[in-house]
Amino acid sequence: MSEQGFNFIGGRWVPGDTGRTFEDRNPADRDDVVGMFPLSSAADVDAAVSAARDAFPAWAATPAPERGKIIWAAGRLMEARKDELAATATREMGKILLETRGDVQEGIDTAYYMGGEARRMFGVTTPSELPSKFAMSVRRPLGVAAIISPWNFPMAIPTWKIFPALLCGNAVVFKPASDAPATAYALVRILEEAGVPPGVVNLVFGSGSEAGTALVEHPEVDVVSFTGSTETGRRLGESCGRRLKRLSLELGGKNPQIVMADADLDLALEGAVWAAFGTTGQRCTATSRLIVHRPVLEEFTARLVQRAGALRLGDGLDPATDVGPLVSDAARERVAEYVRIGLEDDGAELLVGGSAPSEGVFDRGSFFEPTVFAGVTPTMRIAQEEIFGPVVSILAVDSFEEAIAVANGTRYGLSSSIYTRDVNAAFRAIERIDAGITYVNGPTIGAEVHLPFGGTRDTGNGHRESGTEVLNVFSEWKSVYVDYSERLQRAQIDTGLPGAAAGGASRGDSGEEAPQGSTPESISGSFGAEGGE
Ligand code: UN1
Repeated sequence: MSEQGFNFIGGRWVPGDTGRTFEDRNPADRDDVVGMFPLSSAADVDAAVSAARDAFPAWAATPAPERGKIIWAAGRLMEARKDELAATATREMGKILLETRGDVQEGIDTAYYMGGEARRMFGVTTPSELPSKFAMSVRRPLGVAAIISPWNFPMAIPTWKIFPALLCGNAVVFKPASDAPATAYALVRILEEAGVPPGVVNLVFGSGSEAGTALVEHPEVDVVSFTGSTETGRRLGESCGRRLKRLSLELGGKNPQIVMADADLDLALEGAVWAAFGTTGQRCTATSRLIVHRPVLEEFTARLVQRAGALRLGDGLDPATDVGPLVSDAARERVAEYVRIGLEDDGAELLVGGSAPSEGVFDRGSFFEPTVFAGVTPTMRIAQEEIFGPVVSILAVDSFEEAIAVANGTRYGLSSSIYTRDVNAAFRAIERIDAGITYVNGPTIGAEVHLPFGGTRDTGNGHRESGTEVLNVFSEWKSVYVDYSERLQRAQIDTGLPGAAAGGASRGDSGEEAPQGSTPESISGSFGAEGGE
């Protein structure tokens, strides 16, 4: 069965302006067309942004707990349809059902977390420096939020972005990756059913170069949240920078797992196999560098090669499969190219995998074998660049110090991990690894939705998703001062008297007594008093 998808604009499902469409195909079987979706133009994007702009004031005025109820309702619908959603996601992007179920679960967790956050969204109340004056801060929505999501977590990542954007009172225009439109379609149908008012969430399908660019550059878009490659992120940064538009970027990774000689090797091995080959290596948190202390190098390498070679490659819908296909033939070609680059590097040794199997059922999909390189040194391209596939490099080190230096020796800083039984080494690693996430005795993947998610250096631009930190992407602060003294009080007036509190000017004409600690004689009646803000 293949589905005809539509854009969702102003609460109506509509075809694209030009009638052009694109196909969504199953990467495990390219003869299987999952659906057809509009290849949206700048005019479609403009209609979606106007619908969002029109819907924004009423949504922003809706109490946050009411907005939260709708997000919560969406979570319940996702929970009821978990199997169906997971099957759709596997069929269109390839990862195994166990993982797409996890992906949907991450969306459900985000819905309940953000639904609950609706009754918090705390600002601060804090003492004023002046008497009879109240000080607090409150969050305000930004307006129209553009959400541009990747295909590797087709449910979790859109929900990480859309739910907090909605919770904060923004209207949304969502442009999902063209390799995973069907899951996005299902998510927006759920939001509609959960009661999101017309225009508050709009969906436009299409390419990054056309629909994505039109959205990012649209003058009525106030904030852009993007997950994808560092190269695209940099371009978005330039474009948004010119317009002083807020932008949150989650970009590449080259995540290290350090294995020290005192590690529980069984555990370190389990973690490495899961984080390097789970999602066919297509997570920004995937382990792509195993930094192994030389005393355990030989044993660890041999066991990893054995485990990688035993993984069953196949259709993600088949419960017997461990590793599904890559998302597309283009992705497979890119991975194969990195294997060629690795083979040319002097000293790097391909121990297992390295090919795209093409016999039998493999002929119909974008499969690639789990691949391990050993003898890799830190400056090699396969140790520096994000491959986004089932390829892991083993780098040998002689000390903890060297392990940390190697771990920090790329331009990325998303996830990281250390396996050791030495508590001091673990804490030193937490302190010294330059990354947004560090796991101790756990793999580099599997971040939880209530902690900040994001990375340092070229992994992003300093923002975080998830946790309450994501609210800072989708809202801005207003500081509020309520002065109930019934007189003009000037902050930051320097009285010149040691120990004297900041000035509280009387009204100057009444001769009324100034509050204790103020120095009326120096400022009373003098509207142009020295100092001021
Ligand atoms: C991603 O690959 O972009 O931490 C997100 C993890 C998942 C999210 C990955 N919870 O591996």
